[in-house]
Amino acid sequence: MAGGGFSLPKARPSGPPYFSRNQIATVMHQVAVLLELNGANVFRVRSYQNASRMLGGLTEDLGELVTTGRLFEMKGIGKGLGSALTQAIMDGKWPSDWVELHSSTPQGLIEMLGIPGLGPKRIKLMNEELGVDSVASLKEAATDGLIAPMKGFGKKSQQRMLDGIELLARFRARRRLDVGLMYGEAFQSKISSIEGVLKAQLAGSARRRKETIGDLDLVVAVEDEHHESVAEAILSLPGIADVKGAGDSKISLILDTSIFDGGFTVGHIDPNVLDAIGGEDYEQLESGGTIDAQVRLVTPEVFPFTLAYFTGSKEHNIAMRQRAIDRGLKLNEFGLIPDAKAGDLKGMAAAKFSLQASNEEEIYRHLELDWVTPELREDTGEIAAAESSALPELLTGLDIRGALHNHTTLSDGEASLEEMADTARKMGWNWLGIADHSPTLKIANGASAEDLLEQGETIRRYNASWAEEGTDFRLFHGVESDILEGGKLDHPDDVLSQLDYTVASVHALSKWKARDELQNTEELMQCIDHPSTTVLGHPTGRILQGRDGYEVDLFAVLEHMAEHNEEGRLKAVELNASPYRLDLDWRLCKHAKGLGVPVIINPDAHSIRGLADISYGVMAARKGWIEPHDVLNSLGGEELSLRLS
Ligand code: DGT
Ligand code: CA
Ligand code: CA
Ligand code: ZN
Repeated sequence: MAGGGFSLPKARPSGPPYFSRNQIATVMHQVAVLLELNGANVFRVRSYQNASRMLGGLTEDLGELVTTGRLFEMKGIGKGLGSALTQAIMDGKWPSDWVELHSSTPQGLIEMLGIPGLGPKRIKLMNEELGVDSVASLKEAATDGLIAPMKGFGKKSQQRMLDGIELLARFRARRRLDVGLMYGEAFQSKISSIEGVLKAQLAGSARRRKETIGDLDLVVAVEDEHHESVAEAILSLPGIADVKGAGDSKISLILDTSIFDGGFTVGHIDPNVLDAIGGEDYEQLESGGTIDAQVRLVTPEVFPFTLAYFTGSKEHNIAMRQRAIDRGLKLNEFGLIPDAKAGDLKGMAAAKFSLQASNEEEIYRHLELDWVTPELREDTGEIAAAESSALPELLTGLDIRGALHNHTTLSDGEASLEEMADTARKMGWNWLGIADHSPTLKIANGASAEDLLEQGETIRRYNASWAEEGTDFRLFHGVESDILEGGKLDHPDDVLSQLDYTVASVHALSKWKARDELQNTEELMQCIDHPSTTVLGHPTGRILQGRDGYEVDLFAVLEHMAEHNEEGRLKAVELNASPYRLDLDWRLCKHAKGLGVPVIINPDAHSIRGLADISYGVMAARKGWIEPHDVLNSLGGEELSLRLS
């Protein structure tokens, strides 16, 4: 993270206003934090905080705010702050004391701000009393137990800091797919609209839809005569926190959230997940986040080769290169070059002799392969399949007709049953399953048996009226039951048997993580044996960038589920589509498919917006070789109803 996400953005070339409202608000917030780190007077700190909030919430043009004098009329903006802001907005220059504050505050202290739950006040205290001045020295102090004895700290907060440090390290190393794609798509669209750019495309792990992204890779096609001007235009795009290097054909950058025109917000996160990703500090952590990006500029003739190369994966590339070698060809990011012609020439000099390809399909065809969709390029059998025209016909969003695991206001959802159903219909789905939490999960407001059965009555009423008016839409009534001691479910059998289905999920993670793999596997199997269990929900409990799942032998669990299915009892495994989970992992999808265990992709929606998470589940399923007939989501309402009975 550049300066822990603490940098003063560069003025945009076309001002005034030289900065966006978002940028000004972010900088004011940063100044407040830096002041606090430096032990400034609390009123001064607060005035910056208030101004940040106020400016961030405005909708009017910043330039106008200054020229009409309205800025100075705003409550809490005095002469000093007003003229500092005027200078920034109208001249594109940050006030010198802000610049000084940024450069004089030790980098290590700023870095520590990224630790969830740790604010400037306590950082300053630990700095003064223990000389802690970086994340590394804090970790050392906490490990040695020096934090706990400090006044107002204690053992609990010491442990929280250690957990937070671990979280920060993971968070900085990679970003989740949804976040990476958001940055990547924003960046791609900004580059695409630069004059002279013929094509800009996201490559790398983002294009392959990996669950987390290390850095973004973009490939840009541009004619030689526009190369320089395009490179310059890219470097002056908004959202660039830092330039790490700008060579002839490669630009390395750090992007921050000012790349998002409408600002960066996180939607509703279910409390179970929130806890694992930094608690209430999470939003702040994300909005101060960054991602690295590498841009490659190439001519249009080379573009398909460069795109294919930087899409990877490395393992897929190696297998492809070997295939080329077997045919007397050399495959690299510049072309597919016959050995006989290129001789000892390298790079672009050799590329002159490349076979032509106007797109990726033609590269694959030169190697006698069908085109492999990027999600499958992991060297897990896709090349053999492409050789014999046996690539899977992967699932798409259009195949999805419903999903089974969703919440309403009966437990911890934000939307009512009616709103959820309405949204599902608008999405073109034919059915929707409602599975609210069971009583044991108090943090998620688990519903009582009585309330659950009443929800069932309501659902039957709706279904009857849709059937009567000939609408092809229905609700299925289920529950998301906690898996209790001994693999038991969280409702009496006579309640469960009145439902259409049960999603059984583990939520008491700490207990499951304290036990060994054998015991966990055993209990999951016991739970699956319960006649009411239909779906195994988020099978490992992992939270991406948050926590690992509990230890479990999922191969054995899937095999156990396969036996049930063979004997005609439906036991489906969930692919939880929340981008925080993507659990079942795509690597295991192929295994489930091979065993004949149906997969159900579930958004685990806690709001109407949450239903849209289904798209991340589809991405992961595709990556796991899943075809429409492998998932329950592709069934029509009547078909599913039969499968559930
Ligand atoms: P990431 O960024 O860690 O999420 O994963 P990728 O796959 O985006 O990896 P990255 O950014 O290091 O490189 C992008 C692609 O470039 C990678 O998928 C394949 C290609 N590539 C990079 N290094 C090598 C290499 O040493 N050999 C080969 N054959 N390909 C490479
Ligand atoms: Ca990458
Ligand atoms: Ca890269
Ligand atoms: Zn749920």
